[in-house]
Amino acid sequence: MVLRIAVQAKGRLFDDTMSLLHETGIKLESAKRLLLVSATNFPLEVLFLRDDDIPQSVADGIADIGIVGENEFAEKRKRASIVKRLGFSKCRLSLAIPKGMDYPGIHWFDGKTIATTYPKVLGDFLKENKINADIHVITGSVEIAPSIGLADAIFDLVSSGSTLVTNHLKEVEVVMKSEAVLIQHPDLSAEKAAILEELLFRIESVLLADDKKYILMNVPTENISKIVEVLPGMKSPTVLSLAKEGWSSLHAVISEKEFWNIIGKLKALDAEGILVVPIEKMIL
Ligand code: PRT
Ligand code: ZN
Repeated sequence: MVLRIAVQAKGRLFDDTMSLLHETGIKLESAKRLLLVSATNFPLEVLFLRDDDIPQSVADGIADIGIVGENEFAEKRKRASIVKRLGFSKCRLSLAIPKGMDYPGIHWFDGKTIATTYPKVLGDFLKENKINADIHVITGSVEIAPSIGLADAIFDLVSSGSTLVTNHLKEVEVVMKSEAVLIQHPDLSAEKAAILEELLFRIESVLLADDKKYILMNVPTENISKIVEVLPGMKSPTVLSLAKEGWSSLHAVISEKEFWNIIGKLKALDAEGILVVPIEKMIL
C-alpha cells in the first residue's frame, strides 16, 4: 500500500515542495520529472501535475493527498480538506485599483468591473459585503486589465507588491491570506491514513525546526540567571563550565525572530563567542 501525493510539476511551489519532501528523509526513485515517481524508502508516490488540477485529483482520489496554494484550493471548491498549513509560498488575494484613484472604502467597487482568475473567492467576498460589481474572468496578466480598459480594478495574488507598483495599481483590500497547504481526500483507508500520519509527523518536525536555532555562547557564570531571564521561554538551558575560571558555556534553542530581539541584551550581559546554528529536525 502506498500513499499518492499530487504536487506541482513546475512553478512557484515546486522547489519548496521538493525540499520539504527531501527534509522528511524521503528519497525519490528518479530525479527526472516523470509524471509519477515512487519513493525508495517510504510508502509514497509523487504525482506531478499543474497546480490547477491538484484539488480535483485529490477530491477524485486519483491522489490521496496534495500540496497546493490555499488560493487555488479555495477557488476550486473540491471535496478535500486541509490537513496542514506548510508556511511557504505565502501571498494574499487582494483587490487593487488604479493608483491615482481616491479610495473611500469598499463601496468604491459598487458598479465597477473587476478582472480576476478567482471569480468564486471574489464572488463570495462581494456578496458578504453587499457589493454589486461585475466579475470579468481572465487568465494570466490580470494586472494589465485596468490600463487597457478591460476592467476598473483587479483581484489577484500579491506577494511583494512590485507587480502592482509596476502597473500603477494600489492594493486596497486583502481578501484572503494564502500559503501552501497539504490537502487530503475525504475518506482515506485506515492503511493510507496511517502512512499520512507518519508523513505528517515528519513534516511537523521539519516545520518546527525551520524557525528554530541552536544558540551557544560563553557567559560569566555570575550572569547566568539574568541571561536565562532574557532567553524567551527557556526554563532550563544547558550550562557547561569552561576551563576559564568564572565562565560557562550556555546552550539554548530559540526562534530566529527572537534572536534579533535579544542579541543586544545578551551582549550587555557580557555574553561572548555567540554561535547560532541551524536545527534540521525537532521532535517534541
Ligand atoms: O503551471 P501551473 O498551473 O502549475 O502554475 P501557475 O502558473 O498557475 O502557478 P504559479 O507557479 O505561478 O503559482 C503557484 C502558487 O504560488 C500560487 O497558486 C500561489 O499559491 C503561490 N504564489 C505565491 C504566487 C505568488 N506568491 C505570486 N506572487 N503565485 C503568483 N504570484 C504572482 C502574482 O499574481 C503577481 O502577478 O506573481 C506576480 C508577482 O508578485 P509580486 O507581488 O511579488 O510582484
Ligand atoms: Zn496554475
